[in-house]
Amino acid sequence: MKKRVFSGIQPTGNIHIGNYLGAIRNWVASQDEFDNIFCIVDLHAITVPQDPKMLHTKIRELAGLLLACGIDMEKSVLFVQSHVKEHAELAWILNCYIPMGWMQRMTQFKEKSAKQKEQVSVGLFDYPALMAADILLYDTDVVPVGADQKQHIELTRDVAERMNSMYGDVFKVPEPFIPKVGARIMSLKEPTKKMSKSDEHADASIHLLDEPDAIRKKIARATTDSLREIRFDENRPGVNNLLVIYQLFTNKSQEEIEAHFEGKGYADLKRELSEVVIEGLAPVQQRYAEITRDPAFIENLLKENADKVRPIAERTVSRVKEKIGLG
Ligand code: ATP
Ligand code: LTN
Repeated sequence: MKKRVFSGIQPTGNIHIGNYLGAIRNWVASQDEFDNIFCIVDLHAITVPQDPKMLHTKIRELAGLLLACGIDMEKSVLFVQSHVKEHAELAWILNCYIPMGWMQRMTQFKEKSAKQKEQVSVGLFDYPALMAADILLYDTDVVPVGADQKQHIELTRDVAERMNSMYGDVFKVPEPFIPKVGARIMSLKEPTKKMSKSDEHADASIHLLDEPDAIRKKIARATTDSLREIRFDENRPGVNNLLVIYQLFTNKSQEEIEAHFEGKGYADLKRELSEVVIEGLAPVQQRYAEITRDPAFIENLLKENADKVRPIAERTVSRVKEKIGLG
């Protein structure tokens, strides 16, 4: 029996190379090794205001992009969270077992609520309970994510363990998988902040569908520092971030990369990095154009895939209800 992987991604904004290098690429790489379920988390997306038409479109676009990145329907399931109603049902139950204090410690809520201009919803506060439900519904072993999600997975483990100790084996307790390199790709403009879909600065993120010229411009404008030497050094976040992106797109070692750039300047680094990123994204963009030629293909695929996982989710919810005495 293969171990089960589950991960999710929000259909908001534009997918960037942080999502790709920190998460999606690893999902693709380990598809053979695991039994994989990937979820487009639209219920998470509505924790902040969304335009209905746009949200609908973004869900399909994201599905197309994930397939273009290499998520393979022979090896993995890709579905939309709101197509399986058990996500919301289990989230409610988990809510009743998560102490307020645990939720109040979540740094993502603190950051996102501080940024929100509109009223902050209860859903945004409750986001981690829904994420825990996503993971626990499928008896997940491993959750591959970027570093920003570590705290949410710890909360998932905590609530699973809490209910297991109250009722006997209710849930499998999942482990996070966070890559050693690329777990936190930084904003090109403010390299002490993570690259983020919701960043207002147009040059902060490289999107998977960006044209070559846009990529060149954004990298050319990336914040560096006033030093000269091109070296991996976390104390120089701008240059370090560019080098990490270069490393992930070329699969070269840090030593090789430092030797390659010895005696060269930041303009060389930026020029070479641009070409490497453009080349790395070209096949994804090409496949995306092919896949989206037939919109019915994605629509059917999402429906069929939800039908595949729904029975697993239903079984888990029945088990939980029975254990806690519901119904
Ligand atoms: P936002 O910042 O607007 O909340 P996001 O960019 O974090 O959105 P998500 O859909 O929430 O996007 O994340 C999808 C996956 O990408 C998650 O596994 C997350 O950890 C990962 N991820 C997001 N940003 C980065 C980043 N800068 N570096 C590495 N991984 C990232
Ligand atoms: N919160 C995650 C998205 C997400 C997720 C999940 C990731 C929702 N449910 C379950 C892993 C497992 C984020 O990336 N911001």
